[in-house]
Amino acid sequence: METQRLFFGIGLPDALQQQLVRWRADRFPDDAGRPIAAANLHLTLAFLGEVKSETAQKLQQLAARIEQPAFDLDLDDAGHWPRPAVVWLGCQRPPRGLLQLADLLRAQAARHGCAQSAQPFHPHVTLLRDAAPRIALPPRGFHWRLRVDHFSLFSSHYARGRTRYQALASWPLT
Ligand code: 2AM
Repeated sequence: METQRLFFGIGLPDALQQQLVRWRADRFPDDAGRPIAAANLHLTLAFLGEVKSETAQKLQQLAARIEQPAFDLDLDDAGHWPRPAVVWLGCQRPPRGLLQLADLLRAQAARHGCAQSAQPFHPHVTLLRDAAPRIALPPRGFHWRLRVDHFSLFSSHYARGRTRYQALASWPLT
């Protein structure tokens, strides 16, 4: 049976990806962790895992029916999770629209057999993986605002030591 590793998420515009990569290079030492490639910087809404094509189709149909307005996302928080060993950017106050969208996608995924993590959804953009156990985070005061007017289904491929994400389909938030 053909499966694909999939997730719903919000892609970041190229210009923002470049800004974040420059900021990361300025603010974190080289040994802080393994930097995520600029093109891979994104925010996951619902991780689906390895999914059969019928399930993916069904979840795409449901995603297409979502009617929600666009919202602004303020990336103004950073954190370090020692357990998955990641450093991330997030929001001090996540917009309600973001939480509603993620809740809905996660509930639909769970109903179609894509087990969702028991941990509460914490929206974040992973910046570093294999992060060192102790990291000095940049002091608050940084801030990027992003208008989110669509979300996407991404596939994740790992080949020759690299992960690549590809947007397979996108839906507007209007
Ligand atoms: P992460 O960045 O916090 O690791 C593609 O792998 C995306 O799905 C990543 O953003 C990753 O989050 C997320 N992801 C991977 N495995 C996951 C899991 N088991 N539960 C929730 N999210 C997961």
